[in-house]
Amino acid sequence: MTYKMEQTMRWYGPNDPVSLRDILQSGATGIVTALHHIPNGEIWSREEIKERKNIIEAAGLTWSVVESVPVHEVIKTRSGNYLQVIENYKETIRNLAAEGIFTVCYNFMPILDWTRTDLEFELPNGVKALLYEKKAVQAFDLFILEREEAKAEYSPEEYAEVKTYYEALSPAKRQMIFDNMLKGLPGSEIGYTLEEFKSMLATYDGIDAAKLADHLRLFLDAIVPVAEENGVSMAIHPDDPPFPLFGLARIMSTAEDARRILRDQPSPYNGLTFCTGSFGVRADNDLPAMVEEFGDYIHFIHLRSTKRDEAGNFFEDNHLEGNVPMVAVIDAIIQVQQKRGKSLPMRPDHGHLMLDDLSKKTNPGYSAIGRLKGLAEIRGVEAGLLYSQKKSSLPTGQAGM
Ligand code: DNO
Repeated sequence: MTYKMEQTMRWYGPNDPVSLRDILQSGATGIVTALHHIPNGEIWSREEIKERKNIIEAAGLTWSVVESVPVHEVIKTRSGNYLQVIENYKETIRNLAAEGIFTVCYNFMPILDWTRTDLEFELPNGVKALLYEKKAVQAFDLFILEREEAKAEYSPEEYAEVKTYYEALSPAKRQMIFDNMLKGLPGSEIGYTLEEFKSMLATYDGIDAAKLADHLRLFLDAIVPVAEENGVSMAIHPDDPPFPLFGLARIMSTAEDARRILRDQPSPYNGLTFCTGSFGVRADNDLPAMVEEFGDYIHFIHLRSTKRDEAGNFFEDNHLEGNVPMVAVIDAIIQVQQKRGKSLPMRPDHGHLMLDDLSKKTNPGYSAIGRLKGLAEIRGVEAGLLYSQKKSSLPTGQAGM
């Protein structure tokens, strides 16, 4: 039997400008969604879960993966009522399982979820991509946030360069960077004012990478037994970008981080969301080798590519271009699926803003046409690889698929 990736698309719920019908027409069969209207830390009731599930199923689709059940900041800092909030998280896992949803994506990034500086970076052909510009983040850190420790983290030359960059920015560009840093991108759940962000940063004083890793371990100690009992696969998403920001530790950026998380809490239900776009920003992450190594623990896949430069910037490229060796990654996933005897849910992660979508209001990264293009390319690669594997194992002319 041949296993193909289960094709899914993220849907932000009834207010998403991309409809379930649009998604159905893309060829995807699965939906990735979350109950974004429920405040972080609160229990998702069975009724609420069921209501969302019914909407998805009425459109002829299946709710395959939850992305995300957010991990509240009090859990990451182990402060305040975190014990109660962990109990709530467990209850949400039980309720999801009772409604037949068995894969949960989450992340453990302090304060910020994914971060980009420009959501409309125009590529030469007129499509718009998401960009991470290192200097914009540094300028925000030094001259907008004015984080005390920041200055000591830069060499005098770097500081001078960032200052010149910041002073030359137009007010509109300054505002754009400010908004993109603080308002939260789709799915990040939370936006902050500058003051709120500063006080959130203070809650991480004294929490270095080792301590944050410890907090994740303790969270998983509590959660994984419940996930096991209920057959729910937990899938941690890597840091995006995969390095520390604003002095905040990040602990899920490399193969070694993934190894540690799987080793600390060994269970088939403690696994990963394999996001090629996040891991792929680091040249030291060998993606096909990581799929091979962690294959048994990959519960969910995000496929997209980023293109980095020497200065530390990156933008989101076409799904089959940039630094992610996409064909090799898909090849490795095919092997994992055959070995495990199952299809893994995959979504084309992000897409360019293009064609008719250029004039529409959509969630950055989550317009319909760009993702549809990504999905079409990905399934083409998968079909081609499966065909050539079959062909090489059969006498000439008998590989028709
Ligand atoms: C961005 C997404 C992330 C992801 C979370 C998972 O497009 O990949 O926001 O959903 O980090 O918890």
